[in-house]
Amino acid sequence: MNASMQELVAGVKEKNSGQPEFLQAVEEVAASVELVYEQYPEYRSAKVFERMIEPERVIMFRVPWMDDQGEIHINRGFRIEMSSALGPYKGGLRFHPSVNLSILKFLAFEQVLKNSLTSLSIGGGKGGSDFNPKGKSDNEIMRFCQSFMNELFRYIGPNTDVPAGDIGVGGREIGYLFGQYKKLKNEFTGVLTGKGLSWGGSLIRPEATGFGVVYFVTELLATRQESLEGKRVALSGFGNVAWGAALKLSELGAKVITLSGPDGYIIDEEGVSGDKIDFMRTLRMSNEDVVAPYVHKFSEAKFVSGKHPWEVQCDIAIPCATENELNEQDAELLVQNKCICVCEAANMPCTPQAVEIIQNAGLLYGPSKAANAGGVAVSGLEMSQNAMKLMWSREEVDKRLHEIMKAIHQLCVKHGQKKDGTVDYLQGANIAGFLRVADAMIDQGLV
Ligand code: NDP
Ligand code: 2IT
Repeated sequence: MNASMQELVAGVKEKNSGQPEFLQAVEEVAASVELVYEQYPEYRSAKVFERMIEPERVIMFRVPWMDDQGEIHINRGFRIEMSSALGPYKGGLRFHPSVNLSILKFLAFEQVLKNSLTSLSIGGGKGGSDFNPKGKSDNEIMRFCQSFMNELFRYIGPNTDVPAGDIGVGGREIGYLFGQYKKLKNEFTGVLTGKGLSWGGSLIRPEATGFGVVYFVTELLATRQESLEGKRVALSGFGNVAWGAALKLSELGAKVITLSGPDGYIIDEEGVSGDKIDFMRTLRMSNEDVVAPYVHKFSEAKFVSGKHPWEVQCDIAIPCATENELNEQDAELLVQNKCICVCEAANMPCTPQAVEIIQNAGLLYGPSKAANAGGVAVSGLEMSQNAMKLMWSREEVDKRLHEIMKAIHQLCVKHGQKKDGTVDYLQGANIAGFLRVADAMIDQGLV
């Protein structure tokens, strides 16, 4: 990095100390923005990047709720309204004990660039709570969601800020959040995405992130005249994103050989397909752990405790759980084992050191803000359907999703092409995402 960008990053570090995930995301993008600043000084003088990394608004609030035994609990709720340059703030809500300001600011910042890549009119935001949904009853989840919305409703709206799901927030939670918003505002509007199909949801939204990642992998492989047919794929996690990816991978002839939880991974050499994917979905929908019951039910599967799935020989690795879940050692193992492609389905799942190893070894690499944009893209399509008060068919939504993922791949190639003809997808995604937001900010003046 040149001296002025180093100074900028040092300032961001000083101002946001104690926010390592946010700083990690900013630093990664800064390296790409530097190239833009060098080529187009007007962005530098308008201090576009400096403005982009400061949230437009941060909302933090108390979420009191009562458990089934009558005991009172207090959690912390957040909404980071990062950028409205391209449209209403848009991004998920995460309910997980690890949630804090740093994690949500990193996710909100990534979301701004990701949403820009989709070409839809959506700004970026993220929110959530340090509430742990694991082991909670349905009534406890409902009371928590209602209390969360009792405060959040003041700040959101279909043209202002449109939250959705993320870790720990799926269809059930979106239902309870929507119900409470409707009661408080006396309005039935598309204020959240990921809604139920009978009350404004879009077909394909639950599958969209996983499907989109697989469409992106298909594009990556095609640049080397490869396809998914017969490929061994290692997935981590067993949540919504892993489920959608497994479904599309098995449909396209690849073999999913691993899933994982925080305690270790499952290896299933016969492949996670058909009934096994449905089984995983059913357990997850009822908020149950998947790993132990899977191994119990399908005797061909083995559980490997305390390890990451990246030690298994695979052709393609798709991390689908959480940030920084694939580190330097994992990346080295993947390279040694002749993996050809690492595509990020979770947000920022590879550490910066891992990304460097993967890229230097010449593996195909799909960065999260490009590869996992299919989820928010279909959320954007859900907003369009709500605005038009109609519903598209499964085929229509899937076709649009597929086109959006292909276009994102092309944007990465266009902006990431290097002199030697290879493509730096991370740089391509960062620059393409940045430029659209930057131009809109300049058009809209200093606000
Ligand atoms: P889910 O809650 O459905 O699943 C999350 C999965 O990751 C679970 O298997 C969970 O296991 C595991 N996990 C969560 N936290 C940790 C942790 N700290 N360490 C290890 N494993 C963990 O979430 P999603 O599938 O929706 O999200 C997965 C990833 O994809 C996240 O990074 C999310 O930000 C990203 N994403 C999601 C989109 C969406 O539309 N849902 C869109 C784009 C990206 P356990 O429950 O046992 O903790
Ligand atoms: O990280 C993400 O893109 C999401 N969790 C989906 C956000 C959305 O608004 O659908």
